[in-house]
Amino acid sequence: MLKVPVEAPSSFAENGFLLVETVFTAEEMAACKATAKEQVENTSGPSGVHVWMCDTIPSLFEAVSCDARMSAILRPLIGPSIEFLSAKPVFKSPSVHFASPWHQDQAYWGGATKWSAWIALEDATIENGCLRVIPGSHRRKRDHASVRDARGFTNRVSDEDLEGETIIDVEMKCGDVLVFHDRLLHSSHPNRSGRERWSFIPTYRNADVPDTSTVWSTSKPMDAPGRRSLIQPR
Ligand SMILES: O=C(O)CCC(=O)C(=O)O
Repeated sequence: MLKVPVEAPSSFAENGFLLVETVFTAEEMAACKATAKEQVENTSGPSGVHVWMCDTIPSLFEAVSCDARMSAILRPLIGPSIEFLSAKPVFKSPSVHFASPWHQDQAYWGGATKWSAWIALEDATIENGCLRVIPGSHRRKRDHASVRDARGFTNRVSDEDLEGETIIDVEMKCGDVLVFHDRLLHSSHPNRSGRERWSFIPTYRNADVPDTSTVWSTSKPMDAPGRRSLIQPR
């Protein structure tokens, strides 16, 4: 059974993120990466973000998003009634030599707080484009500029606006999970590895809190009965 440290809620409240190591097995992550590649590689550009809403997501990815291990991590942070909203595989092809820009997800979503989980489908390193975060930045909403170019992410906070802030590079092993608040400032390094980098990011909200966001018209209870389980439930 996955052990979530008792200090997880206070650490999350302080930092706006929580890293939990060794949540999924290498076999589970390899199966997800292979399926994600089949499903989305040819439908997105070199820096691929492909969003599945909860009612159209392939069953394997719903199983990962709503797995009992994810529930065990999220309940202490969100509460007992969690709604699964949507999820996205994110890949950086070997030709993605640009960083993903700094942003808060809430600039895209509005409404009540959401929680996302960055699940490493393979090791994520500074070389292949791991996530970067600014601890504590979830406490304040930042202004975002609207920009359209090949890097995607149309709402951005510029590097100059972040001078003096503490930035952490979040290197992760395959199967690790980083949960983060939708106001946490984050970006990711360019991929200089010559290989692909794959992650998978489900998003959730507290079902007991009204949400004015218009991004989602569907949601599913995280603990719905009869859902497909993962390849190797622990
Ligand atoms: O995985 C990445 O490289 C960045 C993803 C991200 O920032 C996002 O989806 O909000």
